Amino acid sequence: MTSTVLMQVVEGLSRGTLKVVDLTAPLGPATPVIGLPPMFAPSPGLTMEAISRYDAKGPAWYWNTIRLGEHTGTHFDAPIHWITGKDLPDNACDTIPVRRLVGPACVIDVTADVASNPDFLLTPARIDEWEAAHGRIAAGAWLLLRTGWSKRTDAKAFVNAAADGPHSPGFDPRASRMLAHDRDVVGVGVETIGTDAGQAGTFDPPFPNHTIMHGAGKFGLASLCNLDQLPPTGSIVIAAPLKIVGGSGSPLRVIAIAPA
Ligand code: 23J
Ligand code: MN
Repeated sequence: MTSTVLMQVVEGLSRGTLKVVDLTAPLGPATPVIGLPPMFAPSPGLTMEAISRYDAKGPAWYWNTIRLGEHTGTHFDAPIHWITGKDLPDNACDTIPVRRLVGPACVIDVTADVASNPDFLLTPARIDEWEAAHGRIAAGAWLLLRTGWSKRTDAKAFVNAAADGPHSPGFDPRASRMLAHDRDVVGVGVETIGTDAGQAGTFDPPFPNHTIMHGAGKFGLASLCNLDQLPPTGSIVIAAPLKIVGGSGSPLRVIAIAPA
């Protein structure tokens, strides 16, 4: 059996009416990691060490050993990451059905708001406004929050830490509840270091987006880039974490197929 729709995708890509967009940031030793308050264990950034490089340790081959926290750089958050999702079925990197890793994207652009307020939070009213223009967010869609934050290529500006902790945009808890429960998104993706706002450790509950999304079996994508290359609707996101046994998350390559 031939699938017309898949052949149309192949044709669209080769004719240039469709494009593949890389939503992934480079992953290296300079990739910033989340800074939690000092009473909590820190997540190590990436370190890389050559096993061999066409030398005595391996004359014809080059390869490295890497060590990193699961939640480093562009990465996936599985429901088991949070205590609210710890007993859900199929909640870890190796057990999530692959069907859930491919879905349509809804991109909400709040770049202008974030430019004047780094602590900007997406509200239900703002989602209503977006839906009035673009239609209802479909069940199973990725909600991608376009903030422009990925343009902060300097690690210090990306983390944006002050004496009272980091300052970066995120979700009002009421927006997280609306997206998880009323819209049934597959998850949310952000350009920032985590799916909660920088100040979310002080919110009620702390880290509400993690609490709400993972408690509802939803996923997270952090440190995305190139969201400005996606239309508000009409693109498809493929976000497949490594199949880490019992893994809470994983660095991954996030790819979108979008109209060119
Ligand atoms: C642990 C605690 C708080 C947060 C996070 C992890 C993340 O953002 C993450 O990468 O999942 S806010
Ligand atoms: Mn994470």
